[in-house]
Amino acid sequence: MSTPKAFEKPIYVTRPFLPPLTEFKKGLEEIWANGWLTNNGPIHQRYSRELCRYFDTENICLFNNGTLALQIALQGLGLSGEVITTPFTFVATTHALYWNKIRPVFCDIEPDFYNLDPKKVEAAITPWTTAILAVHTYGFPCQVHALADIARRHKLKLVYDAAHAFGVKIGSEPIAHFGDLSMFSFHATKLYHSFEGGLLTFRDSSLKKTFDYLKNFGFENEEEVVMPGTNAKMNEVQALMGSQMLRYIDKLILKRSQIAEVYRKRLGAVPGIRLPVRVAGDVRYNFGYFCVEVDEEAFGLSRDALNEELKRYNIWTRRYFYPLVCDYACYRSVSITDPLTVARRAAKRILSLPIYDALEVSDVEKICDIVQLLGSASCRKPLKRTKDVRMSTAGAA
Ligand code: T4K
Repeated sequence: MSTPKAFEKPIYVTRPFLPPLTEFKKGLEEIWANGWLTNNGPIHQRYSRELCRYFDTENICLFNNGTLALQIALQGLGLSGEVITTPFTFVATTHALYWNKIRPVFCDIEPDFYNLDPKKVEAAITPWTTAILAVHTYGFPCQVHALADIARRHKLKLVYDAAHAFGVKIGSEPIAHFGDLSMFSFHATKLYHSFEGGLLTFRDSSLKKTFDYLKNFGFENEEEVVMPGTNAKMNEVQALMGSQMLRYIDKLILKRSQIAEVYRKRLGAVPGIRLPVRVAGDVRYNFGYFCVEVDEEAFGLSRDALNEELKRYNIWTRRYFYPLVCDYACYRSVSITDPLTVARRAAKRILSLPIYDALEVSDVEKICDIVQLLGSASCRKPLKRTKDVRMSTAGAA
């Protein structure tokens, strides 16, 4: 195989889909005509109804981002003490606990889908445990029935960080129907976005009022503030984007599924590259991420070395999720009893490859060629890094 040239333009781990500008401008004209920009405006109200239909529930609440949505969710549920959670996630999952003065109990994950291992969860329960905060990592559904059973037997709340899981279903059930509550992130880097945004879906309809108070300063009316809320409202431009994105979500998932198949076909036989495990037949997956594990010995390069080498080709893969949250300076003092063997191994090996609707199949083929080539020791050269043009430096990867 001849050495492929570097991509002229950077290939990022993701690029947001944007609806046609003419369509969005039309929506903006509506906002201009309304003169209503935020605070439960008409587009926000319409979008809420659309999401209720999408998720087949009346119990939803929109937010300006997923992190505040989760933080408010835990507050509204009245959680305290200890919550069992995963260290293999974006740091916002744990931050939401921190801001509620809840102690995270980091528990190991299972090796196929990187989600909380129910057996380990049960072993981590103490008299102080009030909830399980699980993440549907990369949109792979957790073992929802096993977790529900544990939560029921131990009288714990079951909360899902479903930041990655928009559009996922188990059978005919939207993923939002499992557990007491789910949080979806609509950040620009997600398959489905509203520039930034977040959504809570929940079982107990009486929570709606509390969440509405908490995201709007606690206002009951002009004269009454019933609780010390914050400002976490979604504005009209965000709601407009979210609403328009709903028209495209199925097409976006289909396009990504095709990209995933190309990766599978082309990388399946590369020694040392472990493809994501296929989800069960009854799961409708969203292909939000395509993460492979790199086995250094068999591949010839470590995951970190591959991540660096790819930059020479202008390919900006990411290490979602490395380091583990418990290894960040601000959480190192949290005591951990579980050795987190599976999570540590995953954090060391996982690499998120580019996947987004605008990625051409020929580009995916080329990425695969480059990965394959890098795996053969002969092509390694001293590293000359190009400039990382990430827009944000926050986070794990
Ligand atoms: N729970 C979980 C499990 C999560 O994964 C997240 C967020 C949350 C909770 C919190 O939800 P939010 O509060 O964010 O709604 C990104 C995102 O910022 C973050 O939302 C996401 N998880 C996390 C997994 O990834 P970074 O630091 O990797 O983002 P950034 O800015 O480096 O972007 C990655 C790549 O995406 C860039 O190299 C290029 C591309 N990009 C990015 C942006 C922002 C674009 O092409 N356009 C853009 O506008 O954290």
